[in-house]
Amino acid sequence: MAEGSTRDGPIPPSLLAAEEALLGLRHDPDADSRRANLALAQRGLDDGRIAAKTAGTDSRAALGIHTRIVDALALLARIEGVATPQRDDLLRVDQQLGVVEPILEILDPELLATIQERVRVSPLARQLAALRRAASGDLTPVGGPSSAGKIRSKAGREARPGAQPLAGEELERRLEELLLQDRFPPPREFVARSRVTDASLHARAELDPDGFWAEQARELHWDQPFTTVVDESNPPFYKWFGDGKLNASYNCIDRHVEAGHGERVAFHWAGEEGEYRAVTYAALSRDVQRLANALEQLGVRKGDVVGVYLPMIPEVVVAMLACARIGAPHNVVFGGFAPEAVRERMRVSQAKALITVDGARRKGKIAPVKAAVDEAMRDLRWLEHVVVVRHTGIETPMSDGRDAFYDELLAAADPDCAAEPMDSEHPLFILYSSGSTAKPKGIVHTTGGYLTGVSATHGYVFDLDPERDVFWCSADVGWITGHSYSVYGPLCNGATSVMFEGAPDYPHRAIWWELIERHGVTIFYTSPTAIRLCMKWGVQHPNAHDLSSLRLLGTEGEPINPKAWLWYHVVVGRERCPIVDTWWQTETGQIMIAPLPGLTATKPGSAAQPLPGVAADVVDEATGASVEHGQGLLVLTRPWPGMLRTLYDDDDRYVRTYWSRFGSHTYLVGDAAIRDKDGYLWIVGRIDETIKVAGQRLSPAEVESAIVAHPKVAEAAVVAQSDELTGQAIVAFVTLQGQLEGTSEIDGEIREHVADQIGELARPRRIFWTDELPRTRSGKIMRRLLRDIAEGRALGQVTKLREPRR
Ligand code: 6R9
Repeated sequence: MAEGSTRDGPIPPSLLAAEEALLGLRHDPDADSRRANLALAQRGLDDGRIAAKTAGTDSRAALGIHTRIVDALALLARIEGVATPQRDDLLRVDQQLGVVEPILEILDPELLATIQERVRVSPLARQLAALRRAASGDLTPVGGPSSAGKIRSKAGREARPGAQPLAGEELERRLEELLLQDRFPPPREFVARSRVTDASLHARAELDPDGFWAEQARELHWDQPFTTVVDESNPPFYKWFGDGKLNASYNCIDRHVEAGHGERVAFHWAGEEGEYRAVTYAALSRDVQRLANALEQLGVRKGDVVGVYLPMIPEVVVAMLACARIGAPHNVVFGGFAPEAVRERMRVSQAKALITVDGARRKGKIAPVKAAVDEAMRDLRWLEHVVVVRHTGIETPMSDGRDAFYDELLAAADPDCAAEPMDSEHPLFILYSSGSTAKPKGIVHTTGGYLTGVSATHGYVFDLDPERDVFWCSADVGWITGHSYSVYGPLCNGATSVMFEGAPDYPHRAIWWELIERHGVTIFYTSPTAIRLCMKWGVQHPNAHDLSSLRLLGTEGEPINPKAWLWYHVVVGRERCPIVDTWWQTETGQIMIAPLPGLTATKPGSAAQPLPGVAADVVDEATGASVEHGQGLLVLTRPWPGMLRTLYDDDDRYVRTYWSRFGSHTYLVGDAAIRDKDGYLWIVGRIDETIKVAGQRLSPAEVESAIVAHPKVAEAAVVAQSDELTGQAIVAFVTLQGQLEGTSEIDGEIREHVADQIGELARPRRIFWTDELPRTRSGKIMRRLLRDIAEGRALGQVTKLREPRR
């Protein structure tokens, strides 16, 4: 709650903060910060208690305060795994907080009854009762006077909760009410039309995982059928469908065209300035074949790496599929990375060609991409060709013999290019991702397993029906989410998707909702950061649009806080759409842990359970023993088809990073997770130093090395600070050269320098000047202390900087 009072009267700000602190407890891996959050919660509750006493027991103010206190206690009980907290649970957690005077004892009995009613009668029960009444023709609204989420029953078809957009106080109340709801079962309407409703699916896959994956793989077109499923003879170098042959671009395009779906729209593309292009499967097929031929003409051969540095335009899909067609692994670099970062990724992957653009449009401005690329690529030995898509039409320098325009190449190319069958284990792409060192990891994905993993999960996690759905994954193709669920998954499944070139606030803040309405999007998949951004902008934007086409929502990339989850559920999904919180990684290639929307009752903030065919465990950090309930390290205990095969040119690092801690059969994820009493998994966060800003993975070491490259800097350390909007933000501790004093000018210079070197996404939020970085006796930077300082938790401790803390 951002405001310090409600119409019920003044509420101490610390009591409001207590609620946030409690929510924070769910996602924080750090023991110190959990303690700090608990302390905040306790202070808030104490203040609340004093305020409650002052307010007496019979005013509106008192009701507001008491309600908050009970809500906070209920939340705490729920964090502990109590589904529907009762009075005793509240008393117990209250006592556990070390509070001297149990709050419930001072409450007016009548108020207590009202409040307990809130806790006890779950909104869910009310909804069910309402649905039952609606079904039996009795449309009288149910729920007491405090029930903001009462059934709107003007017409029979609207007789379901939240069909109308809510706003203002009504929305606030509804969100608060739902905060107490532990689980969200799939809406009946959704289940009635869902593809996956067979509760035995998990069990069947568990009995015979190989059979399960083989069945999924057979949905693809194989030029040579496979006879083996997973080859585990040389762990952790697993092979999938090893003796099969297939072509990814054939699976994404040709077979749909051959089946008569050539005129189906693959992408409704929306440009920044309102342009629209419908890209059909037939059109994709034409361009992909021509570009594949053109690349071959340029001398690109099977196995050569081709870089792709393009904005969200249809050509990026054509580029990826043309590479796949001829067996040239693509290496896509996110358009937001700076040319220097592109250079590094081209250099280490020894890319032979790069497909890029004249300029990229960014909120009404044009960034001259090609000119910057030329500057960065100047002396790359392996890079022989640069193909330039004319997108903005800006003047573009071209080097003779090296550069060619995409449209000219296509026009001159032979229109037919047969898809060459590739070995199932032929590399499909490399995608660089940040690890805990400054050197990005080249994650290698191969063909048959990856396509199986992404098409299967795209099908059942999103309950996809290509005949009726319009799917929209808002992720940029430069990230794994874009690869798997903007390109390969949807195309393999013959889906129709939306692709949007721009930012969610350009040309205006309702553009996403406008596009959903315009294209009748049925499934929308985005990140928690984007949802929080939309929350900040306000409900007036989504509420101004007809979002009734939506039937399923998804999130990925970072933990979602329950408040954002509920906002997404109520404001965007209008309480009709299940939300799939999908956990996975660049390395896993495919979604691994997620609800099945027609089957799983979801809990806000939890990614639920491993998908069918996936085996995950939470293990004790020290012993490796399985943790039945509680927190531990998340591991994957069985290979899966979409898994990475190695790190490009670095098998050792592959083994060391993922398969050494618990042996070559247990994949170390790098996340901590909690398994609750129902077996639901709650991802807590990374166990390494990796930072996630707006769901995008960054390595502190990468940012540190960019900062240190600035001539005025002597030393730097980078840590994450939690951020309400972006999940985490980058904070840098910098020691300047010699006698230099930190000024706002140098601060600006350094931040700009990082954006130049890596990209906007890495620009530090804040710089702290320090004479010396705190180190342990063995010389390790004390990052935990830096994090505490960044979070404002350890200001008094700076004098102890050079002492090891424990
Ligand atoms: C797809 C993607 C992977 C890391 C992962 C974890 C975090 C991803 C999440 C999530 C909580 C989810 N993560 N999904 N945390 N809930 N649903 O994001 O890949 O960029 O490689 O990041 O992201 O920490 O280990 P990638």
